[in-house]
Amino acid sequence: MKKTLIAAGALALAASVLSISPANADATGSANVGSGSLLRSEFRQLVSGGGFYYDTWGASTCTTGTSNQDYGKSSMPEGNWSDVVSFIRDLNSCDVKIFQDTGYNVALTGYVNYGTTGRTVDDGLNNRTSSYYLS
Ligand SMILES: [Ca+2]
Ligand SMILES: [Ca+2]
Repeated sequence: MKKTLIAAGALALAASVLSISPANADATGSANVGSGSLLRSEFRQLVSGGGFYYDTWGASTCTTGTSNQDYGKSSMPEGNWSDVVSFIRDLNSCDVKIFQDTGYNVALTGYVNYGTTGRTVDDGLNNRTSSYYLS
C-alpha cells in the first residue's frame, strides 16, 4: 500500500513538471492558416506578445455567438506550433477556444474574447495549446 502511494506521488510530480516545461515550446517560424483577407486571430510565441506569430485568416467576420464554430484547426504542425502559444489576440468578432491536445481534446478554456490588443494566456495555460476553435 505504501509503495503504491509513493509511486502515485512520483507520477503526479512528474506530470506537474511536464505541464510546466513541455517538450516542445519553441516554434521554428511564423505561420498563416485559413484563407481570406481578414485576420481572425493571432497567436504569439512569447508571453510579452513578441516572437513568432501564428495567424488565422478568413473571408468573413466571425458570426455572433459561440454556438457554432467559424473555424477549427485540429493540429498545428506549421512552424512546429504545438505547445507554443503564450499570447492571443482576436479580431473581426472572433473569440478563441484553446485545447491541450490535437483533435480538440481537453479544453483549456471556453470561448474567450482576448480583444484586438490581446493578452497573455491565463496562468497554467502557457505553451499547451495544440488545437483551437474560433467562433
Ligand atoms: Ca510560448
Ligand atoms: Ca498541447
